[in-house]
Amino acid sequence: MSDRCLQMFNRDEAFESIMAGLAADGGVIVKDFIDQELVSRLNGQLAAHVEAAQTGSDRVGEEMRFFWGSQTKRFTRLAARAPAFAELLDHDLMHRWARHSLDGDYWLNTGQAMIVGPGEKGQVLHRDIGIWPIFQQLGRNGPEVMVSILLALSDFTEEVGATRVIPGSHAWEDFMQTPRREDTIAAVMPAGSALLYLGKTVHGAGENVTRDRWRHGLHMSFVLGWLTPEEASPIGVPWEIAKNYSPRVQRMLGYASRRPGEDQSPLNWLIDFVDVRSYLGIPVATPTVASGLFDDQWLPSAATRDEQDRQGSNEDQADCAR
Ligand SMILES: O=C(O)CCC(=O)C(=O)O
Ligand SMILES: [Fe+2]
Repeated sequence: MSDRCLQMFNRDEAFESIMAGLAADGGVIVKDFIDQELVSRLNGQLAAHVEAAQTGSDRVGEEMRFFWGSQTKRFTRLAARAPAFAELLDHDLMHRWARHSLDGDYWLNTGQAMIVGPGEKGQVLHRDIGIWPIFQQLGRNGPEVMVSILLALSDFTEEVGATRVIPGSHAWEDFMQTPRREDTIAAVMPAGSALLYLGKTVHGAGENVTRDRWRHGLHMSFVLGWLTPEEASPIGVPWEIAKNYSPRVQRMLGYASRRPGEDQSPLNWLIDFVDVRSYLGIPVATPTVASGLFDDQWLPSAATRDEQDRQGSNEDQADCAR
């Protein structure tokens, strides 16, 4: 395996440095992405579901069974199962990154527990954009449509199967090139830290060579609002539950219509041609820059995004070559 390391940043490091790392390598680690207290609550609220989940899957076809692995537990509907997940879904840095990378309105693709068990083989190396084959075909010049996070809920070490990444693979000339395991780097990080990676970056769960240790990971990804997400969130997370969450979290879960362009009128995901929020009786405020609603409830204009990015860039450019 490669002896390089993934670039590592602190959560409060200059945003531009983290983005520069992502642009260069396609994947970086952010240390202490969430506090230990939130790690504990997530683990506590998910524990019974982890316990009840089966390894592997008998519900999907041969190819997906292979992709999932036979010793790995997976489940979704996290916002219905763990209120703490809704807090995670409101993470400011994550939204700043999604706004920066995805040119348009975005929503949750999926939130998944990925618990790799003892004896699990290394997962097939892949790009997450593979779920929409056209983007795999468009290759590196295709639009940025997806950003992903693998959050460590237990310590990620090579032995337990830390996610493996091929730095630079988001920019390969040929996306049909077969990835080699020896070019991968393990995202070794303590619980609470996160691997941030692009939809175009080749990666896969590592092999768990331990006899009795489980690797607790949580995947979250965001996609442009005009793409069908992997997980049908508003069906899996009913309004009775989602109504308790913040407007931004509700929007991520599909409880808001999509605005594909800078125009603020809803165009997709409508009911009777109006925003789904009107249908559900959720107040829909008219956004203006002055109202500040662009930031947490609405898609900010490109100018607003640039301004926000400039405001966050007062710190010195960090040294990326650590
Ligand atoms: O569990 C992991 O480390 C990665 C899993 C993954 O990339 C996937 O299932 O798409
Ligand atoms: Fe993946």
